[in-house]
Amino acid sequence: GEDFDVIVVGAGIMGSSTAYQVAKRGHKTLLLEQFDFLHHRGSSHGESRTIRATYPEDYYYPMVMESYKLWAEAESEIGYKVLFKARHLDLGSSDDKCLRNVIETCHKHSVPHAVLDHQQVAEKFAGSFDIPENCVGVFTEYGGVIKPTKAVSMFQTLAFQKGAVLRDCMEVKDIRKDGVRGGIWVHTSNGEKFWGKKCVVTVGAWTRKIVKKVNGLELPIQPVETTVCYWRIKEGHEAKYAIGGDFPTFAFYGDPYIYGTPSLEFPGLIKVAVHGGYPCDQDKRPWGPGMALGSLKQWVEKSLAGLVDSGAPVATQLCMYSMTPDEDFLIDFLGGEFGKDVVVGGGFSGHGFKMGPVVGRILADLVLCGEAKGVELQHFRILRFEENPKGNVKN
Ligand code: PYC
Repeated sequence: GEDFDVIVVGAGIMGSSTAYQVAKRGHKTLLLEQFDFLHHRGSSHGESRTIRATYPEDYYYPMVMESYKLWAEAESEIGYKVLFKARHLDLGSSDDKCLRNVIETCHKHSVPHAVLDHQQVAEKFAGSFDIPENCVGVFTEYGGVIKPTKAVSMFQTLAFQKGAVLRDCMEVKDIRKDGVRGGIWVHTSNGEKFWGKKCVVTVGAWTRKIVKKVNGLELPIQPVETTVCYWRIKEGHEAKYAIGGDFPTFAFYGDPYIYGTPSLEFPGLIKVAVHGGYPCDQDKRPWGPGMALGSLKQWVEKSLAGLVDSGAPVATQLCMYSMTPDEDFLIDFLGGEFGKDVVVGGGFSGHGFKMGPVVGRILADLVLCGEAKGVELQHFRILRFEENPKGNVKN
């Protein structure tokens, strides 16, 4: 096969934005994908992902803000939009620890925000939300919806325009060090192999499998199948909830964590779903019937009574998350015999898509320069799992 400076394995959002970053900096780049480009079998497909700047963990805030900037830059390079801005509203009990940490993050980073009591939430959103008296809302300017399939396609197109080679239906079965020449060999199931000075592995739900094969490390990254739900907006109110209007992206911090977006992909429907899902085998997916929706239905019936028709969601879609025990990302060198030649990005735990552009920037920095500036990576270290094999579960 051909030789490359950097081989990126996995062409979801993280791999595609990494390939774009690497190619843009003038390096000969190969992007490999095991299935068809833009397939629906992983975590990067579909029509909408939430972007929000509010996080209980303060280290994600700068990453989201850099991403807004990088999303806009990529959009202006390609000439179309993938991110539709909205405001964002976090809801939850006033003593919820995560929501309190969200407010603290806002203070720490001087994010303009308003804390609203339940009455003010009802008034500000014209009766769309009906939350209990002990609940509050945290309102900021930084929300929005990203079109995932279109966004992945954008980064692939930009990478291609900058000279990257893109190959799909190329399942990587091994990555090996070349002890003589240096660099690494990437072997595919169809017998082709490619040499690269360096390699980035961004294989989502396949991370555990590939890393175990390559260097024997057992990572606690668990794929789960999540069910995205769409609800019918009450007749006559459809326009009020369309993206571009006053209705925000939102999240309810509770058990379960529930999130929603203004209507975009299906006019007349809004997405309201539970963050989480059932553990699954990424190679033997159940493809539904999906999660038990009892608590989501109850919450929607109670809190969104004025917004959507009660009953069941009118449409559902499936997607995978790759969960780490602490729900923090994995962004690090693979280490061992590979040293700094192989970088891994994975375990995005159902909240990474929005940060695809900054993760691509960081992975490109790590693989090309051996370090990434302007970001705290200690929460994303690969060895944290070994140091605490049960996982550093938060809360
Ligand atoms: O990170 O905002 C988020 C999110 C919403 C649904 C899944 N993740």
